[in-house]
Amino acid sequence: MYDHKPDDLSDELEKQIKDAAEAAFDEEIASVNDQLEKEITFALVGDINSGKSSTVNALMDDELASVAPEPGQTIEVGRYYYTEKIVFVDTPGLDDVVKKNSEQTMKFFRQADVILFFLNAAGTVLSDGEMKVFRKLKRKNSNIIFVLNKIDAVDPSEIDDIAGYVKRNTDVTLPVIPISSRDGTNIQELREEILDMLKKNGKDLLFARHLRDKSPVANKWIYAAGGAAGTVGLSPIPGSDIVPITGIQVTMMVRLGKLYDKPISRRRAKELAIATVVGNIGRTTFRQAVKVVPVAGSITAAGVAGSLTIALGFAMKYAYENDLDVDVDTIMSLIPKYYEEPKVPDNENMRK
Ligand SMILES: Nc1nc2c(ncn2[C@@H]2O[C@H](COP(=O)(O)OP(=O)(O)O)[C@@H](O)[C@H]2O)c(=O)[nH]1
Ligand SMILES: [Mg+2]
Repeated sequence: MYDHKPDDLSDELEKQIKDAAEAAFDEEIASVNDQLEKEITFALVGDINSGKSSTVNALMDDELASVAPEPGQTIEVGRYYYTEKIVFVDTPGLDDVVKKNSEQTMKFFRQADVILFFLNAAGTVLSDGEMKVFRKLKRKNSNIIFVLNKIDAVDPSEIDDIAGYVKRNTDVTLPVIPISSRDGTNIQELREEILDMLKKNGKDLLFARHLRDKSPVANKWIYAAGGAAGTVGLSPIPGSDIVPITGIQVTMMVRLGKLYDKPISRRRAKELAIATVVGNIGRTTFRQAVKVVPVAGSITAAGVAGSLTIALGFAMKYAYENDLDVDVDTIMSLIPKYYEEPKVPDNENMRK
């Protein structure tokens, strides 16, 4: 077992870690709470029967919008509240976007966080009507994702060409995601594209919390934190990196807690930050890392920081998904399961 305050952790270093953990916690919790107050508006644009309703249902893994058995079922602009904070605004059809052109409709488009522009891969992709609406929307708001739906109904070898055609004829900077809302192909890719777009407005967590399967999002955040910790760990001054690494780890803990709707307390975050550094793996590896020459030491420390952050993230994720308490004992007992020895480059081994 580790112990909370081993002899090799100086009072000074412990204080630094605690202060860093508190600062990171306060900052992240404020930003997260701010984010959860906001609202997300999705605008669904596309021809009748392009699969808008089916796609929303597939995205949220839920029966939210009714799928029309017959063409022309969606008569007016429909607002589907997924939660009181997440709303999908369905448009009746492309013609109406152009003709009605009401101030109200245009306001929706201007303010939408994400415009999902549906194209039917099995139909006429980029018809005159679609081009007209695209140009109009693009001037108001460029948060557009092209959803190339119904790819189950086209020859697989043609999909890339169709997607390339859309990019070349619209705006190469906009994402084009080929999907099938019928068989679920690439729905996860669409979710991730949406999350990336929402991240710019600081709304990704708000959306991610409502996904049925949180695992892919959690993985992405954990690896991103691991990468960031690894980069910080490259600092040439041994030991100087523990404070920023603590910040990265605490930020990750706060976000994972909110994602799984089991927020972590300030005190728990602080305890875990300390335990990670002094725990069975952290203690020996960090100590070894700072003993060797600075260059080799920092390379090892970078690997340790990254691997340890990733192991911490996966340990927390495991605890959340299996309804275990996210306490120090549980997390410390799970970390070795996910920890991978960082690889030291050959030339560094030779120097030792
Ligand atoms: N083959 C195929 N059909 C689809 C797909 N998505 C939707 N559809 C069908 O297209 C029709 C219109 O779907 P709906 O979601 O109501 O379209 P909306 O009018 O844009 O909301 C329905 O019959 C769906 O079953 C898909 O990915 N592949
Ligand atoms: Mg519909």
